Amino acid sequence: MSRGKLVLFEGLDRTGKTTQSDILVERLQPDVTLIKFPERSTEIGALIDRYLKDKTFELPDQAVHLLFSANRWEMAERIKQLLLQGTHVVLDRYVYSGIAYSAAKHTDKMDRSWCLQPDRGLPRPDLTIFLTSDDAENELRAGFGEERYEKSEFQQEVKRQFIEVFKALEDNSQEQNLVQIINITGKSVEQVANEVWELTEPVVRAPTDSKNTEILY
Ligand code: NYM
Ligand code: MG
Repeated sequence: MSRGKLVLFEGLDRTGKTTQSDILVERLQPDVTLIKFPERSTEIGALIDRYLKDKTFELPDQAVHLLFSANRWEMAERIKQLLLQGTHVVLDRYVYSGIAYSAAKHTDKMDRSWCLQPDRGLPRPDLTIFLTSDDAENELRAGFGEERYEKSEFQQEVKRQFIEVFKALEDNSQEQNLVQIINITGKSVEQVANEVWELTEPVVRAPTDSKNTEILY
């Protein structure tokens, strides 16, 4: 039996990640599980949820970064077990959001390499799809501004950080994780979903050694 594949959606806020991951999960039924980060139902997740919603709840940025990472480690064993039993796992955000949002706060003392460190050893995605849009289109979408980080200038810095992270992955020939970028500007949900499927189908079809869950870096 081939192991399941780990397919990740990344992007700025309000770029349709949740919509697209739901559609992909429908297409991959029945052997598929959706996991969204932050996973707000755990104790660490509850703290993260409060931090995102309550803009008066202050924590050091380093501590917040480590909470997001700890939240992934809480779920890591479950992700590994699902993959090994042949179930595909679709992720709505993961490590690269962790790096991009934190590094955007402090490009000096919390640079991208500092940010990656606590995530080292987590399961590596087989495919990462970065949903992006022209300019600040995401800021016009319903709900933008409700949570911490949903501010125009900050989003643009996060976007720059995402692009740098993916450039570094592309330059690393050891890297097995395939990164694909979809620009959603001017496209319907269905059009984007079809592009997602064209990218995902060959990855989920490719057989993989059942014992092999690659680790990150
Ligand atoms: N976020 C998410 C981080 O800052 N670091 C992380 O590691 C992850 C997984 O949480 N603005 C931020 C990005 C989002 C916020 O996520 C909530 P979502 O997908 O918008 O619910
Ligand atoms: Mg959001």
